[in-house]
Amino acid sequence: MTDVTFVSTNPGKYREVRAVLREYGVGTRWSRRELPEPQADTLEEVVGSKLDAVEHVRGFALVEDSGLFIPSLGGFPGVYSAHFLRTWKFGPIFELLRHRNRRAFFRTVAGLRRGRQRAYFVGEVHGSISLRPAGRQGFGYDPIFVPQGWDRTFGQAPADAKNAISHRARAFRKAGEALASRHPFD
Ligand code: ITT
Repeated sequence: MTDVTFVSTNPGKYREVRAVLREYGVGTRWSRRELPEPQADTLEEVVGSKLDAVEHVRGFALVEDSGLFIPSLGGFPGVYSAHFLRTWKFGPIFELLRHRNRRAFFRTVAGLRRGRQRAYFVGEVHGSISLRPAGRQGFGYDPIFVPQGWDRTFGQAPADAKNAISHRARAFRKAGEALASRHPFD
């Protein structure tokens, strides 16, 4: 069985990643560590820096960075999602969206490293921002995100329903397929 070390401060991410990788016979250990996140314009750059910082991990190291992107706000909060949520919660997003298009998407970039080898995997889910927060499942922006075709938020959905379609699950299924193959970095 292949094992990976997932480095993140976020327990919600870990639970989701572990469930997805299990489908591929991959075991996930959690290293709960904060990795440096430089000011950057893209998730890819942030993930590159996180991968630089996990050189101490033996075997496969996995990291990821995610964001909520709202096109009518120029992609905001995007790479600033964590900082924005810690500072402001949901209020200003509802305020800003009163007269703007509510379409939004989550994006995850996952990074895999072993020694000097690296690979990146991307996943997205599209939907819209709800009119008010709903639900206590999941974490972060889940209570305000309604996936396309759903009539409830990720926050109102059980973990397996979110994992069936989420940005993170899509990125990590690609990582799982790579890890289950003979050449994960090809
Ligand atoms: P790391 O230690 O892995 O960096 P983090 O929580 O700081 O954990 P990010 O910078 O990737 O992770 O998170 C960006 C923000 O987006 C943060 O506020 C998360 O709570 C939120 N977020 C990420 N994935 C989400 C998801 O699946 N559903 C809802 N919110 C999410």
